[in-house]
Amino acid sequence: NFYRSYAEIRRSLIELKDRCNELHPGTCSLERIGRTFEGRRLFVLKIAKNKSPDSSKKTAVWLDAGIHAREWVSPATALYIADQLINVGLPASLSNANQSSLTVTEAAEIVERHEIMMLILYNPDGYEYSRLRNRMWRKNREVNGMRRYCRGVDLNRNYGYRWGGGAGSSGFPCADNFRGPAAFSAAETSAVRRYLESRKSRLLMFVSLHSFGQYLLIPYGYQKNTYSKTHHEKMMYAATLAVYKMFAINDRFYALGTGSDMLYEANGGSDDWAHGSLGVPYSFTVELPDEGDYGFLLPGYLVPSVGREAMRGLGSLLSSARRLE
Ligand code: 0X9
Ligand code: ZN
Repeated sequence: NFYRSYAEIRRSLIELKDRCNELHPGTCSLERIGRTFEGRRLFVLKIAKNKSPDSSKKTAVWLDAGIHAREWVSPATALYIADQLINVGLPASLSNANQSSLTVTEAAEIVERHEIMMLILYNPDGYEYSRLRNRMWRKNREVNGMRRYCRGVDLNRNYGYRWGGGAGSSGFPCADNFRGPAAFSAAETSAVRRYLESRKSRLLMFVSLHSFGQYLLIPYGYQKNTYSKTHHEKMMYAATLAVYKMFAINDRFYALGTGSDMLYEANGGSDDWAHGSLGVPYSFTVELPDEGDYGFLLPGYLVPSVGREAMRGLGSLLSSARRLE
């Protein structure tokens, strides 16, 4: 069973955290960063093997998954990555790993060089609603004022960079891309904002996992032909290399470019905010498989193969970012 419930994911996170600290005491923690509208806890799994490395260098990585309820492969992939980082990356030291398989090297190198913060299930209210009531639910489950029959805010339209400014988000509570009454109005996004703002000076990379379509997207998503002034070429370079490395795993190709150029203009997205407001140098949104055959209904048995290529992609993005900074 590759698609787990909120309760099962929470269990897995506790097990992973305990396993991690068995292997390397004090390396992992499970932080409660806030609660959802319906009161579920939001957990960030933190893996930090090398305490306070060179503080002049940014080494922290943020990864979130499951911001959109129906994109089930996203949290499943994030959990696969967390499992690999801990069960494969931690036991192998970097020198052992070098003689071993590619995936072992990848995982070992990531935990060796980076502090990793993972919000594996961003939108558990929506996720449970998608599992139990309406498979195609996208937003969170908050009640929108008077519009009691149209619940939910699209959390990826609720971020503060160019919030509500132009195309791709709606002011109508019944819309699937409803941006909410104000930037960071949602309990979930405001918890993440608080968490990231106090850690922004350490953040090298921001990654958000979605599905579907097989895209590796960079800022800016709010408007076409709009690019990072400082890191456009660097992000394009890192993404290009990562896409080829990922193709080598399962022959699946990810198209790359900005969210607006590749898909559509949409303001209030997390990737734009991470780069444009927080100043995280490398910011990516990943649209995991497939290209539309199954769409959101990707069969669970494909999760490990998606996990392997996502792991490879993350490793490649990080190694590029390290070299480019
Ligand atoms: O529309 C989205 O939020 C993302 N696609 S999805 O089909 N998973 O909903 C793409 C977001 C790209 N980034 C920005 N527009 N900022
Ligand atoms: Zn999405």
